[in-house]
Amino acid sequence: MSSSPSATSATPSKQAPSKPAPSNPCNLEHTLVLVKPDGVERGLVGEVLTRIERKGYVISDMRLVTPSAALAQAHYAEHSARPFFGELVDYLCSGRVLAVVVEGERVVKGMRVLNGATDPTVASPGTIRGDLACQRDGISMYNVVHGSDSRVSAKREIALWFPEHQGSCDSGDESVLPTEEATD
Ligand code: DAT
Ligand code: MG
Repeated sequence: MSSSPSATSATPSKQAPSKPAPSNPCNLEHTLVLVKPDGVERGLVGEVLTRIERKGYVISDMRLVTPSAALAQAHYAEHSARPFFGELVDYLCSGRVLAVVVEGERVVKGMRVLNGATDPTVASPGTIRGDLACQRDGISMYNVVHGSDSRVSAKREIALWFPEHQGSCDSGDESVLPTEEATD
């Protein structure tokens, strides 16, 4: 094995600056984004996709669907005991939805931030919900977009909307990084 002259002669203070560490591939994730019926009806698909791409994320798959009640119920299963569940399912089934798999480093969290708070009235300006949605008819669920709230949810939801991805589109290496909790 040859040895570098600098390895033996240079003092630590004279060493060349080290290269930035390569990014950790374990941070690469996939998340599910939905442009919900209000967003599709209002012609906001292009605007939402543009924001995702401008942020630096990659659209790795997408599909325009009118969800069945069964798909909507499965998607929102965590809310099945909430009083607004029936209305929520009806809303998701009320028109076409663009389902998008988005890829990027820490994208699960990043998309939640890009989407903004659930209630569009208080979502920050600059976010998708803050800029593009508001309460209508006394209802605050028309908030244009959905984003998975954790890596575990992302994996489950991508499998629901893109069954052909099952097993091939992991949302991250869960053995290395902790699951991110919902952000709002
Ligand atoms: P998010 O979509 O930000 O993950 P969530 O999972 O708590 O929010 O709720 C799912 C959707 O249900 C949300 O996008 C809008 C609707 N929703 C939430 N809370 C509601 C409420 N109190 N009344 C009516 N709709 C509600
Ligand atoms: Mg949610």
